[in-house]
Amino acid sequence: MPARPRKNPDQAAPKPVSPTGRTEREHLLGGDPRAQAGDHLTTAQGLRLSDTDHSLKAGPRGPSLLEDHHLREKITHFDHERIPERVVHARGAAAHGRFVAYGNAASATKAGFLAEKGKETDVFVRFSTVLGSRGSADTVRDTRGFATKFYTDEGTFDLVGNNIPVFFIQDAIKFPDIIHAGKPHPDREIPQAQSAHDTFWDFVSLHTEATHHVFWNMSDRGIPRSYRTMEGFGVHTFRLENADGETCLAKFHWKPIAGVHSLVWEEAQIAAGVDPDYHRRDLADSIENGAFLEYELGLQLLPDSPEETFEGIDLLDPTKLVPEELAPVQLVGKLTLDRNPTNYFAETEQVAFHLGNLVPGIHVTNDPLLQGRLFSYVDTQLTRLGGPNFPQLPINRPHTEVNDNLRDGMHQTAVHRGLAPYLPNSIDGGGPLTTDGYVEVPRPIAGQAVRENPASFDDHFSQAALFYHSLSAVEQVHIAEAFTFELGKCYEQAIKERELEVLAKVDTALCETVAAGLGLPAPTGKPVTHGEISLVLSQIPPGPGPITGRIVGVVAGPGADLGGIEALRTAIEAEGAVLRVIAPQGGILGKGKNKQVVERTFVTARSIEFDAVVVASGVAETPDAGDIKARILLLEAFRHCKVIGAWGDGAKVLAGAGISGPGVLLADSADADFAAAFVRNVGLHRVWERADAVMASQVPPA
Ligand code: HDE
Repeated sequence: MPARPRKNPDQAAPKPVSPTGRTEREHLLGGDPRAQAGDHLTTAQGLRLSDTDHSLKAGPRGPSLLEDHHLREKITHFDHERIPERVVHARGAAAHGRFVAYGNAASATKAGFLAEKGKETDVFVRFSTVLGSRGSADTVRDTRGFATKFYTDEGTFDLVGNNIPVFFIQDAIKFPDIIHAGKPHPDREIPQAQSAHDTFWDFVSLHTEATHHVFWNMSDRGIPRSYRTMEGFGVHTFRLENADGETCLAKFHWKPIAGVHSLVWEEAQIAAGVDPDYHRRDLADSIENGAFLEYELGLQLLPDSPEETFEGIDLLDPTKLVPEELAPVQLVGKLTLDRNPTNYFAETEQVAFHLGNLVPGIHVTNDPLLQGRLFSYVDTQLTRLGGPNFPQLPINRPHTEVNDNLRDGMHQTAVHRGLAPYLPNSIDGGGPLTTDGYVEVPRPIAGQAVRENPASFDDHFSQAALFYHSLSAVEQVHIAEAFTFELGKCYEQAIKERELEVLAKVDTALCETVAAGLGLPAPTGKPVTHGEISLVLSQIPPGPGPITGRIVGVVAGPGADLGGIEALRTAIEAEGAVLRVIAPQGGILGKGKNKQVVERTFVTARSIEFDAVVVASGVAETPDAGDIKARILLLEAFRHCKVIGAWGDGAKVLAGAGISGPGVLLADSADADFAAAFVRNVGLHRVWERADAVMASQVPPA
């Protein structure tokens, strides 16, 4: 029997310094060893530099010398600063936060972060659009990603969801097709970040399983007001397992505390030009202002039956949702996003989500879309992040012990010990051990190897119709307008006609409206039937909701009632919203306790920035009161069905612009009643009663 080798006491690893050359000890002293520090500019090797403005040259007028290592290092590193952007979801913004479990999920899952009451788990959430490239605009019509990394004690769990509960396709093998169709045309690479073009509508009009998702995209869900006001969905059906080994099927939901709100289309388009960072800015500014983003995590729990079907809905079909009226969403915990990333690249760009990052108590199902995703996410990171060690990047590191026997590879930053990164071994004492770990729920798997869908997957229209018929009239109008706009941007007549055939199967009146807008005859299809409508699919709030994070603009100027503005500010800020003063010129209005800093001028302000606009008393008689830019600001806010107000002679400015009617609040002074009415109306989000009168692009009667 050979003697077991002894661990060599002379083995040594590099000194434990951080990637920036600082010692881990600094962490204990309150510093962050990952951040660079020191007063002196150095090379990557820590050599102090005395000049970074001039290349080393053969005389002041001579050529640069190859020996200039500082020049070469600086330029070489710069040349390689970019990594490939994500093939989808390239445009994103993220925040850190925490998730606290309510403790009522234990009967469904043994996942500790969900089951233990009060358990707090660190999270990182990345929101995104799907189609656009990294520099594209935030407010385009598109699905939004809502990807959450839970750094749990039992390993990292990623919930990689969207703000729409269903998907375009039923099978992962169609993903390259739908994305190639949605991306810009391959010849000219236009249009950027949008679906209003021929290839997209060519594909979805032929591949009609996309219809339900397309309806959500054409609805207000495709243009959210902010990340704060979006729902999130895991989309697939997952399998949960409790501590007794009992299983159920489940769908994940994020419910925003602020309610679900959207932009109107014209606003979204203006924002794409005026402020392409609209959502990203809102996220970062709100967190900085202490108006944190809050969502509750909900579960729809469904019996784990062999048919994997609930009330006739195939739970493996990701183009179907389960109406909440049939299976209520049980709220199991709260997410608060309260910290902005320190460095966009290190965190938001390098974060790597993966559907296969599961924890005990949460399992996958046979949903063929989900199954393909289990392959795709790690695969894509290998190219994007340059090798297999991306889980070691700071943002991707689990917040629990890792002992994985995975070794070497590009950018290895761990210094592994031991001689036996394999199992079984005797050399390293037989470890690490494989006990008490994740065990897949045993499930029978049988069948012929076929490229086929279950018959229930053939129903492509009933839930599109259910969704459409569940919405309010104004939301239905928006869908008709969106289809008319998007198809109106297509050049190929045949594509428009084919999509009208699709619409005819969903709703006759909708099809006729869109056909009329396109100047085409409406096909006579027979619309599908569907089950009970689901009122929760509508975004119209039942009553006023919170206004946290909203922005109210006050049109002011020299002579404005600054005390009134200050009173309104106090009331608005007490609700977690922000008040911004808009004036003809920049600077400070007045002095003393009511002095107001002008944050936007008539030149820099645009209506899309504000959820409501109010005109202060004391500006009506100033020469700037009729300024065309101020008038456009008010008229746009009016047309976009926002709350508008004025006190004192501010009302004259509104009258001068022809603004009156529902949602126009007038008062003598900015007193408590006015502020309360204002807050309540902003909490209703939009003044849809006005919608008929101003119908999207029309100018109000002067
Ligand atoms: Fe993704 N998806 N996806 N997806 N997905 C990616 O992974 C993919 C799907 C979603 O903020 C990629 O790291 C396939 C559904 C989000 O970093 C890639 C299929 C849902 C994000 C990928 C799907 C999503 C991604 C690109 C069909 C909602 C952004 C970069 C089977 C439930 C995550 C990356 C972030 C990102 C593949 C379908 C959501 C290529 C093959 C359904 C939120 O791996």
